[in-house]
Amino acid sequence: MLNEQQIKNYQVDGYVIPDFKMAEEDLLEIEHLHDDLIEKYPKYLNYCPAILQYDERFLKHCLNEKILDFVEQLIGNNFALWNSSFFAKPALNGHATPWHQDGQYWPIRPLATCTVWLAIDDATEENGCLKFIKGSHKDKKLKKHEFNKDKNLTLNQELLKTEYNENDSVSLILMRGQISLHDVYLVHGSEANFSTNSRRGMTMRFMPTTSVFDHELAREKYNNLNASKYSDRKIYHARGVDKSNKNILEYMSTKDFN
Ligand SMILES: O=C(O)CCC(=O)C(=O)O
Repeated sequence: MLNEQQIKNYQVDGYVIPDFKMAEEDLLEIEHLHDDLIEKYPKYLNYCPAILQYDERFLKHCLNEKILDFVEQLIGNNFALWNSSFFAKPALNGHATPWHQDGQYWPIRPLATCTVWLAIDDATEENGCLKFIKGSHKDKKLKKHEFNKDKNLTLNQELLKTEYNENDSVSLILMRGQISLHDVYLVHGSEANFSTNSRRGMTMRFMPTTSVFDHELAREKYNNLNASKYSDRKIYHARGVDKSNKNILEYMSTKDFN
């Protein structure tokens, strides 16, 4: 579990790294599922925005009870998993992720999400680990972004340089199996990977069910911004109940994973 200081770190800094390491057998299973995904869909070699739309077997790992315990401590008892993506950043030509905040194009109202970022490889400065601007989530506002059309990027929304100071960034150096959890408003990004080691990271996005994942809004406004349509996303029950009474939650049991 997170201690009081770690919970405070999440509130003050916008992220926390708990004392956790995923079991090696689970990591091997994730690697295997990811290899399968890339074999079927080579276009996702660097980045797949929504892995559950292609293979729900990933769910078993997104709903890891120990991970859910951390999320519960940060966003309360009632929450759902609304997405999982894979930033694979392969060796030698791993794409950068520009500085950004997550919630720009997410059809979640009110906007809220805690992202769990799981290191599948050791993440270092050499292979393009994630970087955070500590405390940049605090005013809970989306800052100004512009569209960057460079094809060698995982995402195209990029924060205006005037919105942050890169000198304030901290590198998220993680060992394989470690996780970090970050707030939806936190400014973050990562550099390209020209090293000989891949830097695979899997995200799991959890929203409190006091918020609504608005499929209609997604259809109207956000679908064309992402290759995998937001309006097609299933929202998976994680813990508690749907406080909003407006989300349609999928309930999965362990037998659905095999
Ligand atoms: O892993 C990366 O390089 C970027 C991850 C990211 O943007 C996120 O977790 O929201």
